Amino acid sequence: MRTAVRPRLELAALVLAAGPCCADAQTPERIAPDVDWANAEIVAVTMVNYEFVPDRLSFRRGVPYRLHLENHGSEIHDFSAPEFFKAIELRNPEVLGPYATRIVVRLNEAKDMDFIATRAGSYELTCADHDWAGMTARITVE
Ligand SMILES: [Cu+2]
Repeated sequence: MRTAVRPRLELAALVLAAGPCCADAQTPERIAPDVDWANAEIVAVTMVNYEFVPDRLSFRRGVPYRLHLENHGSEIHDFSAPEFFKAIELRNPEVLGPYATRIVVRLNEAKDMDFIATRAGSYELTCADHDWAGMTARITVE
């Protein structure tokens, strides 16, 4: 029955719109459904003018993480790491934007990215707008 189905769809849309804040949000097919996101390891990165704090990030393969980004600077900053993004499975790929290369974080804004790293390596992280100012960092996946 249509009337019975529609409210559930609207609820699903609300949950999706709410984004990574909700531990119970439906997981996309890309990631195994039995991942315990409620206990994801939280890694916080602060963006200021012009650095990532910390500027060395390390993740282990197969572990669910929530990367929490906060912009405490006075300009827009972004988390650009296209090669790193290819080495992980994202629970919320929409956070990357249309080109899947960076997460833009506006002034006083915070964004979360839930992921599991799948490929070991060393990956460059930059703010695409401020790499010239030394806003670069390094991500290691073991
Ligand atoms: Cu920047």
